[in-house]
Amino acid sequence: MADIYEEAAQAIVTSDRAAAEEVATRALAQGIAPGDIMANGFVKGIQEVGELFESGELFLPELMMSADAMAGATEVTNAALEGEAAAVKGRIVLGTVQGDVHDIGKAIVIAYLKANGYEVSDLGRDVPAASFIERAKAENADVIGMSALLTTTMEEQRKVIKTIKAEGLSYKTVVGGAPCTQRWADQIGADAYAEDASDGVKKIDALLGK
Ligand code: B1M
Repeated sequence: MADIYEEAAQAIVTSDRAAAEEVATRALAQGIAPGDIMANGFVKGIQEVGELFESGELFLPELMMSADAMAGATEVTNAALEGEAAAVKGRIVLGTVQGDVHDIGKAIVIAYLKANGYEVSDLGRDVPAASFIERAKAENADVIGMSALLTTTMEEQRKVIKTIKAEGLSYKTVVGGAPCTQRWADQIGADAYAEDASDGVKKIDALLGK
């Protein structure tokens, strides 16, 4: 098992999309759960890429190619999660906040939520605060989820929450993304912080009493 996890991580570190898709397909065929190959393999790889980028050992073009390999792996594992859902537990609108284009984690969270019985509207990335609210109203959503991967874009989450409170709206809010913490969620008045996709499902279940 450890070998296939290592292969998955290496496919991301070496920016090899074809290898990433092949390892993901093979892992699923071996009966490894989509979340396990993702968390123990591919995510480890993209984290290593992030560290290499930060330390200047790897540059933006390679980071982008690794992100593409990660997107390939995510498509394969997310497809395996489809169709697992039973009755609809609630409606969620979820997007990556304005100024931020990181959307790999968001795609995983959405796949988990759908697999666990939620209807999810994917707002995409670089989403202005007003669009979260507009879509939540249009979809009659229960929860607004906001992903932010940059310390500079986290403030956008606060903006959405402020608007919800100012307008007296009752949407529950969940924040996530690498720089977010429970402390940050408390500071901006979010109803929950989710560390990863399965925690997202748990927190939303708890908020909606499911
Ligand atoms: Co960028 N980037 N990036 N990047 N990138 C980070 C975030 C960084 C930490 C890398 C580093 O320096 N170590 C750094 C941010 C530093 C900071 O803010 N302090 C950084 C930077 C600097 C940048 C640029 C500014 C680089 C540049 O242009 N010079 C630029 C910014 C562009 C922009 O957004 N305006 C940039 C660009 C990119 C790419 C486009 C090349 C690419 C993104 C491609 C894409 O997403 N389509 C990219 C990538 C891949 C990364 C790293 C390496 C990996 C992110 C990722 O996909 N992680 C990242 C380093 C890192 O995070 N370690 C980095 C895997 C993913 C599964 O995890 O997204 O955390 P994550 O999602 C998790 C949880 O957080 C949680 O569940 C998910 C699944 O388990 N979660 C939620 C996330 N959202 C949630 C929402 C919820 C619930 C849970 O709501 C309900």
